[in-house]
Amino acid sequence: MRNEIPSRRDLLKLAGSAACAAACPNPWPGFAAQTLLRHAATDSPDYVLRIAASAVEIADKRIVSTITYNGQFPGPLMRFKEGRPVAVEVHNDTDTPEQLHWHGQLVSTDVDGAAEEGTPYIPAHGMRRIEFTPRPSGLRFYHTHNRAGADLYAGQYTGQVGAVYIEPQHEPGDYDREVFLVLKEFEPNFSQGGDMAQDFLAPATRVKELESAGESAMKASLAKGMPHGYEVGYRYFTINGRMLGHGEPVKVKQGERVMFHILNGSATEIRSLALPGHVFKIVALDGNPVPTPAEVPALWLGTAERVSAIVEMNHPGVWIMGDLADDDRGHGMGIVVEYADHSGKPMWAPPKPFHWNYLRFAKADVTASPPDETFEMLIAKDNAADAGFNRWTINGAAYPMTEGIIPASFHLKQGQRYRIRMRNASDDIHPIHLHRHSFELTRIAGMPTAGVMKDVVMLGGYQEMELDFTADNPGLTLFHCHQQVHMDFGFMTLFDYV
Ligand SMILES: [Cu+2]
Repeated sequence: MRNEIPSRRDLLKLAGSAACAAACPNPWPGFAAQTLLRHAATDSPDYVLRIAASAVEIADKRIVSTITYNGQFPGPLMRFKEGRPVAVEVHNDTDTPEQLHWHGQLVSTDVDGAAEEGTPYIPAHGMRRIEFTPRPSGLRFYHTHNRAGADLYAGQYTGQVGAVYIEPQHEPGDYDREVFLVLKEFEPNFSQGGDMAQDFLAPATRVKELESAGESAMKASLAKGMPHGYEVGYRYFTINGRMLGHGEPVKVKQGERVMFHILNGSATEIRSLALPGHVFKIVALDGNPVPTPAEVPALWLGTAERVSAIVEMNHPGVWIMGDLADDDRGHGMGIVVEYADHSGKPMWAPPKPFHWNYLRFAKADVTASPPDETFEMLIAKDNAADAGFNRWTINGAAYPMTEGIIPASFHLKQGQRYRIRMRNASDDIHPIHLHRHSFELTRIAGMPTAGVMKDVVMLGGYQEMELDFTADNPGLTLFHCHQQVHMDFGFMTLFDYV
């Protein structure tokens, strides 16, 4: 029965067994059971992925045409065990060479899936077998790392997104079931409206100097008769590939503790999520356990961010778990949560006004240890400068769009600890991502902090932030904004080890 969500215990029993391929339970409400191809022999791949154009039915009789993994959206959930080597075969049935990025994992440049680091492409109509040791544990994901540029049928505008769960050596397991949710929009289009101001981040302190630099650059550009640079909007919004009301509900029982593993698989959007009458106890950000788990009434996730949160099911009814933006929720960004023995029309109610603050999950009263070296990065927007697209620069340089590897801008010595001090001279929020390393948040909008480990973080408009990381994974290392239309137009840089 597809409607029966298995308990976590059942899942663990079945996971990895030979029966799993045929009878593995479906922890993903809203779409058909996964095709898991697992084999015991070491020379057989643990998973096989096939990149191909396919149709995805996001609502009854509403079908979008995109590129997926294994003909489904999201791609199959891959479960790995921390430290146990795996092999994955990736077949590319498209005409375009592809990159598959293992987001949030501490892998080598040969595996990571970024052409800028030298990872070989998965050839068009070819195959690449990838072997690596999954780490660290927690919620990771995989997605294409191709540049899309002006092509809205490429890169992460497509359906090439799937979740990875790396089981830790010791799982605390203080919940009854787990549910994976992938948030994703379909049918993108370009618009040239102004930027939508978003003020959900705390602390809200803006830096005057950055603000006047950004505002005067924008004013000068508009005075020259330039339009606003292109932004991307979407027609359809989905969770686990189904629009609100068109997927299978998350079925729960009163008193259960449900672990939600939530992934923002969007190419460009920041997402929010609330469940009326319930709170989320956040236990991990980007898969990494937080020093101070805390309860929040709503979640905010920048592009590529993940949240793992436990919800106690103590408010029976039929509810909409959905985006706070009425328009986006109205166009599908939500999923129904249905208690046993309850039926009727799903209800929505907005949470009280709430600001998202990474600081609340930090270690109390601890300051981060000083770095060996600090890198300064000034981020700026050159409005509509590149054929109508905004060009993004780090310290005045836009990452070139040439093929092949370019010289790195920042140099690392193995074992040293580095601090990246980012100053954002634009009013956009940027989900900043570092490849192949985890970083620690050490200062947000002037407030010192420690202990929160992430691989993507939202840098607020006209704000400053500091991230520390240890150079412990040699090789070229890409750093970029995860917003596709920002990274594709300059917002990237490379670190190398010397
Ligand atoms: Cu950005």
